[in-house]
Amino acid sequence: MGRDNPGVVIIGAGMTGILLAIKLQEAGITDITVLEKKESIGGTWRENTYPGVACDVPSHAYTYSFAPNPDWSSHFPAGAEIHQYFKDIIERFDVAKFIRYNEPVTACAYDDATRRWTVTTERGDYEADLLFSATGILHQPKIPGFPGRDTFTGHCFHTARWDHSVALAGKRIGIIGTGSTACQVIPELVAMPGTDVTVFQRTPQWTAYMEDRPFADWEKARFARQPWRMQLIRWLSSFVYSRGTAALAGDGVFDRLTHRLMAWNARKLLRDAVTDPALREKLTPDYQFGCKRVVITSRFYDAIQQPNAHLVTEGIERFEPSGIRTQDGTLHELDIVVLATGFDPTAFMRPMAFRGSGGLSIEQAWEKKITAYRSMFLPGFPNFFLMLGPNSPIGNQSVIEISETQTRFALQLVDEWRAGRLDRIECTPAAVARWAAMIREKVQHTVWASGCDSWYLDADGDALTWPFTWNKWVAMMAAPDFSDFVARDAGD
Ligand code: N01
Repeated sequence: MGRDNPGVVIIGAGMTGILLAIKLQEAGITDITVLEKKESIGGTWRENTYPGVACDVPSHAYTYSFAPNPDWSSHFPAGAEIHQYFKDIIERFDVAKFIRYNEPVTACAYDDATRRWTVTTERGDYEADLLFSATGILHQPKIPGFPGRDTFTGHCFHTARWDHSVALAGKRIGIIGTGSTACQVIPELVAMPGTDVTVFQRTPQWTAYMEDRPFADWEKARFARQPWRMQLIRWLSSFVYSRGTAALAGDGVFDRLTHRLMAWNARKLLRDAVTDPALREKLTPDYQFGCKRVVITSRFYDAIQQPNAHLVTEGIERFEPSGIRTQDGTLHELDIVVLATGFDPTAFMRPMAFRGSGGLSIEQAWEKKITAYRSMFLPGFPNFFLMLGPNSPIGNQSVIEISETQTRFALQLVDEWRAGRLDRIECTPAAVARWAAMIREKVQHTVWASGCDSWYLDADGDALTWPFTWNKWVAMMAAPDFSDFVARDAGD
């Protein structure tokens, strides 16, 4: 208790929550509680168990920088293997003891008198001096309100809620969506015995090809002996993805050239992979490369050309008891419909009731715009850290790298607060307004605002993604500017 060893509550035991627990413990804080809503850790990697689920960032880059894993089976291992990595990590770094399972948080409220947070779960209340939300960006499934969906007599589920009790072999399967998730699922469904797969595509996607291959045992042994090899892959991956982000966000000559090259490469990939001109036409986006998140896949184009795969581009009119009727009047008879329709990228802490200083609700704070200073801080919510908040997704960059930069930034503020040099950790209204204006101005000059719908932008066309380069993010998150925080000394 007290500033030296404050009470910390972390909401969510996914990749970010685990990282925070490790780093806070290393900083000498022992009063840590991680509230996990489910029976297991792992966030994304627990929720997403669909066939083909994998990470599209190379495994040696999708690891904590301080915990490389020479045993990855391949460059793009399956979700279960990534889940296991995090299960091993909580034991190895001795943070399993902090986690309380099956405790979904229903409310958080800041008490101005005690200067503490009360975090309520279905089992009771927890008190905290410092509160971290580590609930992930893409967590709440987006389920479009298709007319007649309830009348469908087959099975229908979202990719993040995969129903493993439903047998797939021999079935007529419809899948809605052609994003990153769908492009992982579709090849698996098409390869299953006796399936007939209908893909409902609203918008074609640009893709980038990355071949996977298993690591041989001798390679794994070499990774263990020579960890610099893992670091090299990590560095190369980060470099390639950051160059990609710069090409979409930057306006230098080299950035524009890189963008052209990437776009040319994507067109060539499609041209070489898809032989039927009519199908190719349907798969060709009419927006710039990178406007939507580029789908990393080595299998989608091949899968969609199999005889048991059908691409439907007519819009969905409604569900009917036996299938989906499209706007051209065709009824597609189906046994199973998979919704690969993505996630609500703005749900953050919701649906919990979240109240800061003076009873300010998160709905009031975000009434006009969902934004957060440096993607983490909100005026009126002292000693609260929103991990992976608005503007934290950065192109195809490893989200672990992003969380690590945020964690380092947060810990600098926590150190200042523990030393008594900050009365509380809360940004000024001016800081968040300046931040939002900077984001709004910049995104207009990026590929993301070049004319497509994506989860990277909100309904007003403002960025939910980071509209600058990775290097700018790293620089921005290197050290806090204390003038953007209230109460540099005790008392405002
Ligand atoms: O979701 P998406 P996702 N009618 O939003 C379509 C990460 N990820 O789950 O483009 C018809 O990208 C929608 O169509 P349109 C990654 O960051 C990572 O695939 O909006 N269709 C689109 O095709 C990714 O960006 C990995 O016109 C509708 C699809 O559904 C993010 O998750 C793996 C519709 C949704 O695509 C989200 O990817 C998988 C409607 N009403 C995902 N509504 C890794 O490997 C939506 N769609 C790390």
